[in-house]
Amino acid sequence: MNSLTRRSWIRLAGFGTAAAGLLRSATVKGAQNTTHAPAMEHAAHTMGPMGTADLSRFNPSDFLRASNFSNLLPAERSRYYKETARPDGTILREYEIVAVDREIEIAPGVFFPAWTFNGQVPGPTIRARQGDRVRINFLNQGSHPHTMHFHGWHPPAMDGSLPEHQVVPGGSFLYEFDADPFGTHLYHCHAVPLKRHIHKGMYGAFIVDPKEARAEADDMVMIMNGFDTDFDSDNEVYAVNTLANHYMTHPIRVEVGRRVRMHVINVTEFDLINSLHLHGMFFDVYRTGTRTTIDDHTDTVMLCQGERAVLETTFRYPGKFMFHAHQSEFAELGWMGMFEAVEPRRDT
Ligand SMILES: [Cu+2]
Repeated sequence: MNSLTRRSWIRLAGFGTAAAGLLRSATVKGAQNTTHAPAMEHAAHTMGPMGTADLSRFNPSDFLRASNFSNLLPAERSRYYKETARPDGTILREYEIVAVDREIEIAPGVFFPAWTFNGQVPGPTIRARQGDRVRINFLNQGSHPHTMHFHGWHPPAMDGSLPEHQVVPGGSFLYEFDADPFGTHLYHCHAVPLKRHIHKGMYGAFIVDPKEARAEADDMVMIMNGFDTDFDSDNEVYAVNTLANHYMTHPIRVEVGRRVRMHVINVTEFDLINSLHLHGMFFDVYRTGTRTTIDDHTDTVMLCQGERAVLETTFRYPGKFMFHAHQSEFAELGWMGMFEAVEPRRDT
């Protein structure tokens, strides 16, 4: 055994069945007796004893509801994000985004040599209201040229896609545009080869809220991604928000009777489509989130790479509800999670 192939990872990680994903003890046993030499010199994945991932550097449970660096303490947050009210009632939102190479953990004990925005995959969620001015000071401290390419309206000079837009290592660029249209969008690096820069981790959510606020909801970002750990242009690990099976071991706590709004974005490289299926209930689909009319009412939504949707539902019953890619293979390779619905607190 000299590489972490797509198949061997299922076997070793103990995710061969849906139930096994829950059995952390089986996972530990499966991984302990095996060591792996990287298949290629830059394939830096390692298999340590499987237990829990180190959540101190990136915690998918915190990422889920964070935007504009809201997960940071105020003093630290102010280094990366600043709001200034403008006379017309909109807000100037200023960001500091830094491209940096960093090894990330994509399953307990499985590491991936990522290229990141601000050291995390996905990058920080950028969120504005329609009409707000977004200004991003982008610094490239990585080892390769990178850019930030935003979906949404902007002048061509802000597109981050052409050869003259590439920001070389040590360089910087100021992106500036008005947030439009409202919807669930994304940003990603647009340096070549594009598929490499995307699968290495250079993407994040760009959410534009409508001027007239949507109904109150428990709002969350779910980015469907995959990782090619042996660089054979095929993913070995799949997840929502990077860390395989994280929401199986750390279910997303929601309240019965309160609306849940999921901003689902597919950035999975190498596979044509990805999907999200929710057990025991149905949801409304707003394609791309750009309209207030419902496009579908279903329990499974399919998204091409780069496509996204807003899903809204309200939990009727307390208890655990599984969600996962309906491509069973993706689910078994880590793209699986759980909601845990609880009755709202009755005390005041
Ligand atoms: Cu890049």
